[in-house]
Amino acid sequence: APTIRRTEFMPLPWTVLRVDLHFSLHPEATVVTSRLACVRNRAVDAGALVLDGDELETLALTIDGCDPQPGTVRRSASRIELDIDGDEAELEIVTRINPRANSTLSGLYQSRGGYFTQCEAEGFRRITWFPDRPDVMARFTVTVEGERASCPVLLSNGNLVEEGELPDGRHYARWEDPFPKPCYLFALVAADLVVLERRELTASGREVLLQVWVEAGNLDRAGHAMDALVHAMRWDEETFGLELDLDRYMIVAVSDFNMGAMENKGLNIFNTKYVLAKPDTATDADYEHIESVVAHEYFHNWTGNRVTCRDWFQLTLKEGLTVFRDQQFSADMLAAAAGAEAAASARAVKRIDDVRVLRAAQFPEDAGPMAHPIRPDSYQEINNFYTATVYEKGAEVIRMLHTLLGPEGFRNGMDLYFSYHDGSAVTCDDFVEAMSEANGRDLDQFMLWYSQAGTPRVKAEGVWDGAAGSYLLTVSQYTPPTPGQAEKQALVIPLAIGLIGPDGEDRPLQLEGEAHPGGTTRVLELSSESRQWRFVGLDAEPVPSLLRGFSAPVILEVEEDDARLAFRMAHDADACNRWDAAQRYAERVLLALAAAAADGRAMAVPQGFVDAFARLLRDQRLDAAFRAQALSLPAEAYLLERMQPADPAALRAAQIHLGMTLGSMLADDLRALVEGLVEPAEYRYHPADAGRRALINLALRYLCAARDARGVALAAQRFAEAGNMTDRFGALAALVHGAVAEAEGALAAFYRRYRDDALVLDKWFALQAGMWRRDPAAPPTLARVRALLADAAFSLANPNKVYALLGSFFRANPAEFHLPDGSGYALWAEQVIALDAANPQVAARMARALENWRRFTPALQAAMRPQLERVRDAEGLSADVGEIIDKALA
Ligand code: B3K
Ligand code: ZN
Repeated sequence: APTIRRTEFMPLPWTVLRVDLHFSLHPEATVVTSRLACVRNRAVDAGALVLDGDELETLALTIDGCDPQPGTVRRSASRIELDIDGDEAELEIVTRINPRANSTLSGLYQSRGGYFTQCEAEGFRRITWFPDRPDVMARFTVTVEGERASCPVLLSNGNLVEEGELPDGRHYARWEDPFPKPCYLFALVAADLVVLERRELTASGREVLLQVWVEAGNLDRAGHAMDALVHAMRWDEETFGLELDLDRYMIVAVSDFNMGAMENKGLNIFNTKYVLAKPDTATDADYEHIESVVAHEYFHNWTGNRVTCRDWFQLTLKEGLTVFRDQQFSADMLAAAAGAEAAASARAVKRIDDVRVLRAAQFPEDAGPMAHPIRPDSYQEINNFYTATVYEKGAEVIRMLHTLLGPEGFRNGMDLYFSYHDGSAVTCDDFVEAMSEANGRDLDQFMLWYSQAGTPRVKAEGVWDGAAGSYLLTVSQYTPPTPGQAEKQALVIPLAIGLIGPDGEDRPLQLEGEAHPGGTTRVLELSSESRQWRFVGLDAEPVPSLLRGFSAPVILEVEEDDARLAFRMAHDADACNRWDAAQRYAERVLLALAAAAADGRAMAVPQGFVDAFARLLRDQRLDAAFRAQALSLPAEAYLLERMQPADPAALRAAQIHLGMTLGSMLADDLRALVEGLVEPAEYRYHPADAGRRALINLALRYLCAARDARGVALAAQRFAEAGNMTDRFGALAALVHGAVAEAEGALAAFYRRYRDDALVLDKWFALQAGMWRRDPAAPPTLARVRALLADAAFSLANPNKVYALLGSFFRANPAEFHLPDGSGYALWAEQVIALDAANPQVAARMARALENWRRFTPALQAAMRPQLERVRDAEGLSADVGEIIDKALA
């Protein structure tokens, strides 16, 4: 596939002002009639009107009611160019498409008898010919016509303006969206659904209708999404002064969906996974994800829809900013629910979650063949660039602006951004310029965060001068080369820091030359390769706490011995750094154990680590959610990234050994904790309750890992008696993870109970795909995964099932996937090829599981290469998968 480059952007000679669409829905032959009011773009001298199309059967095309003049049309399967005289033209295009055969889930497709669309990034061209670019913003009216019996509900963007009956059991509805929008925000739903409704007043007193549409039988699972929507509305009004601009806002849940959700104007379409929840089927984590995804899509209405992207290279303009907004929203919601005293800790727990995701997903991406800046310079398939870098690192970049400018400065920048750009399609430069102008601050160097790929390393060293009572901190930065970017420049890095005294208390921070100390956490700005700061007025040598709150998306390299890590684990006033100290200590211990395992030496866990771990476990003053975070070991994906070379088997041996050691040495404490934390009888989604449940489930995990008989019995009992999914699944996961005798029976019981519940079965698939082998004689997890592929409840056509079973196996179970005989890779190649024939986007996501293959041991690399080549050489490979494999093999 050709490479598209950011610098090659050109404005179009023609644009579209109004679109009038008519859909005559039939499963295998839907006819789409499109009327386009087109005008020349005055800013461009001359040129043809260009339309994009993909797999369309064109039945008619007229310009101002006439067939195009001979010689004025150039056609290919994916493009039509029309030479038109004059400055205006009315096009009428009739296409026929086959929603039933559309297994890509892009464009118009069927799911469980209903019709749904997904147009971002380039799905609209699979519906009708159109200039399919985000900088073409038009007013849409849509008439949907379909069978009443199978599709009683007919929805599109905006306001319902007309509906009525038609002959032959058909009916229609006409929708009008008052706001101009790019075609990627178009949506249509025609299905058999029921609705949960609520009327709310916006801040300015306008009444709006909120709807959550689900399949019959699921209404009792829609309430949480509705609450989340109302909370998101209020939060955006209060935090950014942004109101809902529509009279009606709809969320529709669909079972077959490539990703999480889609922010179509006024008609969000959601994966059922991010809508449906009730205590018996959804875990606390599900509740939390639903709240944040509902909010994310809602926030897009301003950051994405009212102001959109000029081109797809600017994707982080809407995604990084909107992820940052949803992260802030979730933190505020958690803090409010936790109450004043626990608010700071609740915020920190959310921040820790976000940092975990960044480290486990984005850091590896930034260190591999797909490394790209948050604003990429080129792509072959844009759908491959909905990445952790664009989203999560993009959010970190916005967070740094927020840190550097302060909440008020940031808000002023947002206000200015909207005042300049509301209703248009803009670039990341436009956003940063608004921030810069509103704050009178030069952000030119900051823009390097948009153009440089790779995770910067920040090194810090301190020298204590006892006589002067001063501490000299030297900080330097370095970004390793990434594909296509050998040279890196110094970035602007906000470094939040504190100094901890020997008593564990933070010291006030006073820099040389300052008259007074100011605060105990301060943000230093590192904007050159290296810089020094001297802190004065100190009574004793401090322990530095650097990168507090994870103030920049960097890897901090600082020499700390075990004692100092244990000290920070016990005392760091910044909860995020306290957690990080525990992670660093655990990482050090695990990597040392793994090295021993790889060399066939005996593994020994340092007593100091067990003690530090025990102190956190026993500290009742710390809230449960924080303890659960601090006592969870770093993600395997992150640890593999830190290993040179990555050796999944050795790492797994280390993890098993550490888990067993902690579980058996601390069994009394862990059991006491499970028995001592009292839970309310009624389930409610609340951070305090969720924290207790998380800590109990973690304790059960350690106990089962250690095969502690009484601990296993506790897990089995909690599984049997659980009153909600968090407890039930937590206990089940502990049994399965520990591979104890009770595990198989519990898995079977779980299956029987939920056999008709697709979303719950996804958990059942994922849990088994992630199974560890504790007995080397036991059959490999691979055999189980193969068996599950043939399970009646599994389907390769449903993305959720693929992510649950194959995604979990390829990504979340490295030791079982990376088998030395290469059988895991053979499964990978076979499944990627099979998926690619039906759904390239999902196939490409699975393909990415092997992109960092060069980081593994030579023996594993040798087993991976032929399978990568097998996929590369597969017949009819999509551009999606092709790009991933080519980059991996390059
Ligand atoms: N904007 C969509 C993602 C579309 C992905 C297209 N491959 C969801 C979101 O980020 O809110
Ligand atoms: Zn988004």
